[in-house]
Amino acid sequence: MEQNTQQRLTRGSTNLGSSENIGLLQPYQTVVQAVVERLRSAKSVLIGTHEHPDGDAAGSSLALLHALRMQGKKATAYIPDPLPDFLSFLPGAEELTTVKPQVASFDTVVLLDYTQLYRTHLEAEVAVHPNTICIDHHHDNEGQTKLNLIVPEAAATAHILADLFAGSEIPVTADMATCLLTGIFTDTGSFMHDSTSPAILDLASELMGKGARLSHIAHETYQKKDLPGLRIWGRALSRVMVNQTTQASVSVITHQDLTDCSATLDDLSGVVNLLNTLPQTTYAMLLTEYQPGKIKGSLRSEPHKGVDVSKIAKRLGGGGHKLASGFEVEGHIVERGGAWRVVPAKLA
Ligand SMILES: [Mn+2]
Repeated sequence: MEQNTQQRLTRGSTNLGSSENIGLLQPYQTVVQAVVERLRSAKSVLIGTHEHPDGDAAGSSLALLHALRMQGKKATAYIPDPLPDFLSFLPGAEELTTVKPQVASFDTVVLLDYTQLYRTHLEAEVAVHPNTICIDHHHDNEGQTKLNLIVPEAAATAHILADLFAGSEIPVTADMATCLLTGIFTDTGSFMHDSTSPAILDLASELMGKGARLSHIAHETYQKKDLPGLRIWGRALSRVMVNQTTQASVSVITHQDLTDCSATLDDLSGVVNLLNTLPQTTYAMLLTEYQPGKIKGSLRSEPHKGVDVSKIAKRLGGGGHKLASGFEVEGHIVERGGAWRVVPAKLA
């Protein structure tokens, strides 16, 4: 223990990045202490996150799962939808379960990165559980659990966890470092989004020092496409249009497109970022009918465009960040008279 403290002090005093990182949670010390205490006394922990889990949801869940198990606790990580193939390289990925657990049998529930409670598929169970914790970086998370650690300044939920581990002397193994760096890497758009601060690069460097391989993470998450992936990207890119009223670049993928290309929603991850590269547009939107009658919308913008896409997402029942948000609506995507529209499910 003594040695740990000393290492931490040394690190803090010689590495500006680390002290900045620890500073991330400074304004949240009261709730941080409560969360650390709760986790310390927990014997069995259920970790939950959002539907259609992404790199941050899965990476954060696994990093926390590894940390809790290392401390001899019983821990289960539940994901409401299967893990996308491109995240199967995460150490411990096979531990993530899509089988809904008996929530009441855990003494503590930690929900990560989820923005809105319904997206965890645990809404009813969490409402009646006595010990629930939220750890999230989405500014519009309404904080409906017992302990809410919501840090909008963080680049990813994995960023908050990394600082929480550092601050409570939980050692970060190479596997945990890989999981955390994957969350940070994917949520910062490969260190290209506005959230890429000097502090986050310092933290990334620290995680690499603990054994995370950035090139491997980059390869697995972004540089690997299979045939269904390339085909579905082709369809989305071939349909890109600029809305004359909003100056938004928009594209659509129908359920038939996914079937034709043998592709899934996960294969489209990243398309909306490419749509957002079109100059003179205000924001980018990709609409995907991922199941008949269910449409997922992804929104992106850039700082200089001056559009807060989380407001658009909120109007449509979703949420997220100013520059990256999403929503879900019911309906079908159809082509009528040369134009793409969303029509109510029963009218298609
Ligand atoms: Mn996130």
